[in-house]
Amino acid sequence: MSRFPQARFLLSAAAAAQFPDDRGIEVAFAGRSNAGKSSAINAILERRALARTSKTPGQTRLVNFFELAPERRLVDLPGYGYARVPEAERRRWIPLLESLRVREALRGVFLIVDARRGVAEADNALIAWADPVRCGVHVLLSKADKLTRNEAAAALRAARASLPSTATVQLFSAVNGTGLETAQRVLGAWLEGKAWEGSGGEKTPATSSEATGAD
Ligand SMILES: Nc1nc2c(ncn2[C@@H]2O[C@H](COP(=O)(O)OP(=O)(O)OP(=O)(O)O)[C@@H](O)[C@H]2O)c(=O)[nH]1
Ligand SMILES: [Mg+2]
Repeated sequence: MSRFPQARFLLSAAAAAQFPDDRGIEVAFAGRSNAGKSSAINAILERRALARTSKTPGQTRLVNFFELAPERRLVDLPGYGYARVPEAERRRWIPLLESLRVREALRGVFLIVDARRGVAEADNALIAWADPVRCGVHVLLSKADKLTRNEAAAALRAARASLPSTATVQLFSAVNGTGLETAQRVLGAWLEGKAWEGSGGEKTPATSSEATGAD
């Protein structure tokens, strides 16, 4: 059974005024268009289609809130970097993202990066956007099922080399479950109000998250 059996869609917000009350704890899923944010949410919650996924980039256009338990929420963000999103709409996202960032409830950001594409400038901008003191950043190198073991290991090394030391990183696949358990543990820690400093009790992010995706 899902670790979050009560998970339910809460609301879609087109403006900050529609955000739920800033109470409890919130964890956001961010990343480029089509990186696999909505799929990661469904996989981590073990729910087939709670968050809407699509082959067409730019599917998630509103800020979607899900409630996992009272005062525990996930936030599915629109992806960035998709050129065909109208400029007017993109401009609307900036204040929306800013309104999310300043919320007391925001404790963690899962940054979804397509393992085949690697960490882009916009991803680093997102890490800078998240306040690293108050808000943890954990990178899921998604779609790891599309890589060979060697390619996946290389993608993980490259990501570690380009990410700031404040971010932790792991391989992930919503399709075959690579890294699922670790991702669930990160979410669980954040939802309990704890920081995630890596698995295995190790302190440095460079060696903390598992590299093999064996779980
Ligand atoms: N093979 C594979 N495909 C995946 C994985 N995760 C997502 N996908 C596919 O990638 C596409 C985009 O997935 P979404 O979860 O909708 O991505 P998103 O980041 O939410 O996209 P936007 O909301 O449009 O920004 C879909 O066709 C998914 O089926 C994965 O782990 N492995
Ligand atoms: Mg989406």
